Amino acid sequence: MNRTRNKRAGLTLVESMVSVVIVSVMMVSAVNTVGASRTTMAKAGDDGIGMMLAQDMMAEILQKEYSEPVDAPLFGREAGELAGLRANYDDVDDYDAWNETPPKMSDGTAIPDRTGWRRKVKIEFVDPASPNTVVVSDLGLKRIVVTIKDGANVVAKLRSLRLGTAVRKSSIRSLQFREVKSGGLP
Ligand SMILES: [Ca+2]
Ligand SMILES: [Ca+2]
Repeated sequence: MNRTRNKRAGLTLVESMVSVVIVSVMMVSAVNTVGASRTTMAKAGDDGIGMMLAQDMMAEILQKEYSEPVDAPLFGREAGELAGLRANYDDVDDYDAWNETPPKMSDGTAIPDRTGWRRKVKIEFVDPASPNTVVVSDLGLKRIVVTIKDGANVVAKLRSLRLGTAVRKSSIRSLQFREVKSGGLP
């Protein structure tokens, strides 16, 4: 009788130990799942913020004139348009080579919580007959690329085409503001 009782007690102890192991494994699994879920949510949040920062800059650039409206036009900033201060930029190519970290509003105020992030702009002349082809002289079409990076990682990238007046009157009017995007681009 006592042997049976001891045997039962021994089995109960083993069962308890197995239960503890199973519960531990389940807890580790649950913690990992929560961790992965938070990482996914944080990534989705960063992607959204990145795209918003790209769209904000793109919208600002697209509101500007195709060419310098006051001074003799230059590719890049004209006299008095200072690097790092875009409040007085008035044409699309004034933004060429823009490179800021962290991203800032047009008045120069840093956008909070984006330490380590970078916003860059590249402007190029492209061929109206072949918008993927970069050309050295102005044929009436500019390509704007806005890139948002978190460290070395590209979070978002936007491309748009801006037509000059001469081309806008031609048959390729529909090319205006073509936008390509996405997070996680190389
Ligand atoms: Ca200008
Ligand atoms: Ca300019």
